[in-house]
Amino acid sequence: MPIIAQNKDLNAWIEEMQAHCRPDAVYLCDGSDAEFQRISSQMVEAGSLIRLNPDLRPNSFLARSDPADVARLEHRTFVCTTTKDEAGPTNNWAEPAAMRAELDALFRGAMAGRTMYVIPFCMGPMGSDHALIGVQITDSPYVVISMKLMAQIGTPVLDLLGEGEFTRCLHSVGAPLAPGQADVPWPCNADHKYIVSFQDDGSITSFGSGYGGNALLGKKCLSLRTASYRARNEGWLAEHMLIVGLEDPAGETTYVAGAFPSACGKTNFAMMLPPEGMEGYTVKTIGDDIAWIRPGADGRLWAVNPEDGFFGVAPGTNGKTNPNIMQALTRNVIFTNCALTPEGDIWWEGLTDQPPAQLTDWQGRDWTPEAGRPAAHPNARFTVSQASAPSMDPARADLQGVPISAFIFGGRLSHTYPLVFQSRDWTEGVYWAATLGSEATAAAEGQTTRRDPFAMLPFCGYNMADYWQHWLDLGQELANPPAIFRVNWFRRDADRKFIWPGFGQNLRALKWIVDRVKGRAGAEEAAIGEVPGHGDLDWTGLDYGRDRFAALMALDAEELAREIADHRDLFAEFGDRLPPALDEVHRRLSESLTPGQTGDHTRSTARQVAVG
Ligand code: OXD
Ligand code: MN
Repeated sequence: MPIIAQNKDLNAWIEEMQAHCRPDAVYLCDGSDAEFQRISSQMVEAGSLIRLNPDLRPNSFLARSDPADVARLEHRTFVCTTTKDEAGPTNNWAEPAAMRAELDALFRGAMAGRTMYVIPFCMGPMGSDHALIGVQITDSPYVVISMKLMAQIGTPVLDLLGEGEFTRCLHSVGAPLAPGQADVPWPCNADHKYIVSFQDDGSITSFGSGYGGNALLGKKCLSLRTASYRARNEGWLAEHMLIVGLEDPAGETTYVAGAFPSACGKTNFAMMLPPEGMEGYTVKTIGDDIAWIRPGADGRLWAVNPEDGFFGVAPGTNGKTNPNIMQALTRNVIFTNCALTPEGDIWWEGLTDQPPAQLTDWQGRDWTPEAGRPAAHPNARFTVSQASAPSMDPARADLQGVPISAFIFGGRLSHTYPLVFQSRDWTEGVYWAATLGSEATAAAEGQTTRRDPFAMLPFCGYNMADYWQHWLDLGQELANPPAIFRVNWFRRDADRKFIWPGFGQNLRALKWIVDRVKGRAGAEEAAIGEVPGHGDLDWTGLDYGRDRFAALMALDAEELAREIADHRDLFAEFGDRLPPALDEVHRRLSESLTPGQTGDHTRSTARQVAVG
C-alpha cells in the first residue's frame, strides 16, 4: 500500500478500490501547482493534451475528447433512491443493490495499466459550515488537472477533513490497458456509460465518460444531485443558480440568485458589465452555476457558491458578450474541444467576427471557413479558476455566504412572457419557477416549451414534486424570504427579431428587481404578478421608446391562458404528489385568465411601490 492519508475510512476505501480496480499505481494528489505542471506535462508527452503557444496563452492546454464523449449524458444518469417514487418521474431510477452489482462488475480491473488518482476536494469555502468534503478516485489525469481549477483540492483538504466524513466519488474512464497496449488520447468506454447518485449512502459512481459533469464529480453530481437530496433532509437548498451582487453608486451591494435553463447566458449575466449610462453600477460575481442556500438566524437566506472554477461553454463567448470571462481566459486554462489556430492558440465560433482562414478543428482535422461544419464543438468548454475573473466579489470567500434578497428565474421564450415581473408571494413564485422552461422548436407543432422546473430537471436528486414542496415549506419558515421574479430576455417581434437588446442591458431589469426589494421602484398589478411600467425602469443612456416597451411587456390573455393550461401536463406527471398549493395557484390563474369569463384581468392599472 503506497500512500497514505490519516483518515481511516479513506485509507480503507483506497485499499478496497485498489484491490478491485487493479491500477498499476496509486497516487494521492497534494493539489500543488507543481503537481499540476507535472501531470499536464506528462499528458502533453502522452499526446492527450496540446500545450498552447505560451506567448499567446501561457500555461494553457487543449484537450480533444473522443467524438462520442462530448456532453453530459442525461439518459445514462441514474438516481438510486430506495424506491422509484422517491426519484420521481423526471429521473432515471435504478434499484440501488442491482446498480451496485452492475457497477462492481464494470469496475473490476477497470484501471489496469493506469494510475489511480485520489483527489480530496472541498466544495464551498474551506472551513465554512456550508462546505462539503469529497474524495474522488479516478483514473483520469484530465479530471485531476480540471479539479485543481474547479475546487480546493489536495493536502489542505485532507488536513481539514481529519477523521471526518467525506463523500465517496468513484470514477473510471472504463478503458483498462492490457500489458503493452498503447493508450489513446481520450480513453472512454464506447459501450457502457453510467453516472450514478446513490442517495442511500450519499456516494457517487461514474463509469465510461471523461467529460465535464459526467467526470468532475464535485460539480453536478455532488453539488446538485447529492446535495439537493441532503438539503431537503437538512432544511436547506442546493440550486442550479448563479449568485451576483449589484453594487449601486452609493456602494451598497444587494445579492440575488438566479436559475436559468442552459443556453440563456447564465455565465454572461453573472459577470455583465453595466451598459452606457449605468457606469455607476457594478455586477459582482459570486458564482455562475451552483448555489447552496441556507436559512440564517436573521430569517434571511444566505448563499455560497460551492465551486472554485468555471466550466463554461466556449462558442458565442467573446469580448462583447462577456469581457470579464475573456480576461480570465488569457492564461492558466484547460480548453476542451475548441479549434486550434496555426499559431497555437484556440478559436471557437463567435470568438471573432471573421473566422481565421485556416484552423485545425476539434477533431484534429484541417478546417477552412468553407468546410461546412463548425470548427469547435458546440459544447466546447473552458475550465478556469474563478480567481482569474476580474468581476469576482471577495465576499465569495465569506464563510456564512451572502444574503439573498431576490430569486430570479428565466427561460428562453420568444412569446408570452414579459421582460420581468414579480410574483405576488412566495407560493406564486414557486409556481413560476416550477413551470420554467425554454422554447424548443419541434418542426411539426411549431414552438413548444421544454419545461425545466427551477432549471433543475437534470439535477434534482429526488422527486421533483417533493422538491417543490420543500421550497414551499422553507418559504413558510423564513421571516424575511427573498422576493421572486421571472425574467425573459428573449421575446421576439412579428419579424422574429429580439425586442430586447439583452447582455449588459439586462442590468436595467436587475436594477428594477433590486429597487423593488428595497421598496424604491413602482409596479403595476397584472394577472401574473407585478410588472414595471415604462417609467419604473432606469433608461439612462438608452433610448427605448414606450411602444417598444409595450411590445416587450405585452400580456396577451389568450397566450397566457394557453401557457397556464400547458402547465397542467407538467403537473399531471406527478399525480397526487403535486403540492396542493401549486394546484391552487394553477386554478386561480386559469380562472383569472379565461377570456370573457372574468373580463380582461391580464393588466390593471393599480400602482404600488412598496413590497409586502
Ligand atoms: C452546465 C450545465 O454545464 O448546466 O453547467 O449543463
Ligand atoms: Mn449548469
